[in-house]
Amino acid sequence: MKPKDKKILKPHRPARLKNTRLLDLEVLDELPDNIKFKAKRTPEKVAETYKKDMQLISGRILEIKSNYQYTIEADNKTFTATLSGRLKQFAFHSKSIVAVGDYVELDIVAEPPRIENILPRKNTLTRYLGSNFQRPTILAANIDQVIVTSSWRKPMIKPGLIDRYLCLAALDNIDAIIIINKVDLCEDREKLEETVSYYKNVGYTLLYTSALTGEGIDELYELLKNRDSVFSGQSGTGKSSIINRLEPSLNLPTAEVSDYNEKGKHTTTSTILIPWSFGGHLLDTPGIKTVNLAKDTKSQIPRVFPGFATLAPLCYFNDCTHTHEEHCAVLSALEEGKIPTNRYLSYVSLLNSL
Ligand SMILES: Nc1nc2c(ncn2[C@@H]2O[C@H](COP(=O)(O)OP(=O)(O)OP(=O)(O)O)[C@@H](O)[C@H]2O)c(=O)[nH]1
Ligand SMILES: [Mg+2]
Ligand SMILES: [Zn+2]
Repeated sequence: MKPKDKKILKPHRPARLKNTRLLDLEVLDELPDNIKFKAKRTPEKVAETYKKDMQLISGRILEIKSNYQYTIEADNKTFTATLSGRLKQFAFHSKSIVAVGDYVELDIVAEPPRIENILPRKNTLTRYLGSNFQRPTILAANIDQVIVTSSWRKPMIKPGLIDRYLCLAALDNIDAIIIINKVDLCEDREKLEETVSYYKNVGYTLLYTSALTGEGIDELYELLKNRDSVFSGQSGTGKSSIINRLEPSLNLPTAEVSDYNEKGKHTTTSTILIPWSFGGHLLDTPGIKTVNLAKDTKSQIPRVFPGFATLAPLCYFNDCTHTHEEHCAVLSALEEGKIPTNRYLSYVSLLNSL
């Protein structure tokens, strides 16, 4: 028998998961959806006796405090909970096994209540933040929609920036709604319409709002109700002002744009999920204003750029970059005037920046 064959004949031992060596969260995210972490990760450790006295209820992480302390919403109450020892092992290595927005199972008999299971995520909101550009930081999980907020003036509307925010949302697999705020400063509605009609034409929900006059706020309520949303967008576009208009009790600090440039007064430092009084949640997180797209997303931009998702599959080449290729559906649409030149130029400049 050749040594090679011997190897094959060796009895097969089931692989054991050595949980202390699992270094990062991605490994967990790759687990099949229908398996809860407990059963999958440490089958040999879950002794029946240990589980007997538990009373598990499902909850949601609203905020992560230090030292394995979590604020959890469950049964319409809030709890301060800790993490089970088993999950702490993972947390030790990955730092962030639990994210704001995670659905969890909470043992409320334990003192303090203890997170026993983390349920599979629908999506994660991730950003490459200044301090850590090597790995994406998970800002939150299970968020339904990003409200891409821009202002007509002060600061001046920048469709190129809207494109970037929309790409980021698409890369995160999160729906996006566009808000053009400060329309009270607009004297030429036709021009406004013309500037942003492309987004409506390709299927985005777009609202004109004014935190000053209240225009569009009722429509916004309907879109936010019973969903989890996060406002993204440049500083000074009026995110906090809109949120205050929707939920005055929050009383978020707002400021003139110029004040920000001087000192950067209000900076949200922690990530928190705030329940709306009308149902659903608002995610407040400092990372969301960033427009940095990671270099490794470059290959996805041709598909996620606003309006390109339906065209890209029609291109002759699978990996068409819509720049020089033959039989390109995007270039044809550009020629036919279905894509405005400005949007296409914004696409090219975005692609080249990566
Ligand atoms: N004219 C007008 N001004 C507005 C409107 N919404 C907000 N503002 C003003 O714009 C400035 C900035 O508003 P904020 O709500 O602080 O902006 P923000 O988007 O929260 O800014 P950051 O927190 O830095 O990201 C404030 O002076 C607001 O009073 C609006 O609809 N119309
Ligand atoms: Mg603000
Ligand atoms: Zn193409």
